[in-house]
Amino acid sequence: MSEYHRIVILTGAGISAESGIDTFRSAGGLWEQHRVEDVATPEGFARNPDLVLNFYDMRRAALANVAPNPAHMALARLEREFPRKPGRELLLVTQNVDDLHERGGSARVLHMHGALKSALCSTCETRAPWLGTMIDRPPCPVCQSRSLRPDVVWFGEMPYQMGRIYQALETCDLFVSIGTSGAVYPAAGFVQEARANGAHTLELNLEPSEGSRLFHETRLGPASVVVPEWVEEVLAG
Ligand code: BJW
Repeated sequence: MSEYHRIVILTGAGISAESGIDTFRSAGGLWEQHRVEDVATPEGFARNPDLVLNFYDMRRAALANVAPNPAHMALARLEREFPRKPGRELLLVTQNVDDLHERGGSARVLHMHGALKSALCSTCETRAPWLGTMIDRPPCPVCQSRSLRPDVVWFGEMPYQMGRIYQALETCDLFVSIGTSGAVYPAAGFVQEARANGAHTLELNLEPSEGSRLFHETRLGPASVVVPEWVEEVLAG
């Protein structure tokens, strides 16, 4: 394997599937259980806030029953060991709102679609760590208004830290996409952005994603197997 210096990794729901968190688009996944327009759009939230708050309260509570798997842990090891040689940088971007990367040991995770354990006040725009429920309309810790919402990015909203992500995609020499279907933009376009800037692009997925043909290389298999194997290769290279 060539030696890379600047790696950008994008993860999706597939990396947490073996930990027991449902993906969105697989058979029996979240979008078969709920209409996406109802639970993952600002319009759905305005129409039926109780439904949406309950959906996220349940998913936040369910985090207590899951644990990181070997794929999360391997990426944490990569974050620790890869930058030890001078000139090397790594950015881990996740679309996931769970906290399994952090619990697996990753210290610097960019959550582009937000986080379940964070609340956003619709009145004063404060973001605050949040472990409890929101269905009971708790007050905002700063302005006291009872207008908290989950700090997650719904369809039609701008994902977080896009400037930082595109900057890293412009200069990376390796882009790796793990366990994401490539169905949701702007994340689905990162591979083309990185490729246009000269990076090698690698997909790790259980099955080919919608955008598989856009990658130089695809390795198929469960994340808990293919991610640790790939990390081993990078660190040995
Ligand atoms: C395994 C595995 C195992 C399983 N091992 N792998 C028309 C064209 C283009 C774009 C648009 C369009 N119309 C509208 C848009 C924009 C829209 C969009 O993309 N819509 C699409 C439906 C087309 N996007 C937006 O609105 C975004 N904002 C935006 O675009 O702002 C404007 C902008 C402009 C310019 C620059 C920047 C911005 C916002 C998108 C927000 C998405 N939000 C959600 C919900 C977050 C909160 C929550 O969790 O509830 O994010 S939707 C949902 O999808 C969630 C996920 O992060 C996201 C991606 O899903 P993911 O992770 O890929 O999961 P799955 O289930 O799809 O796939 C799982 C994969 O795992 C599969 O491939 C399996 O094979 C694999 N797998 N087991 C390895 N063991």
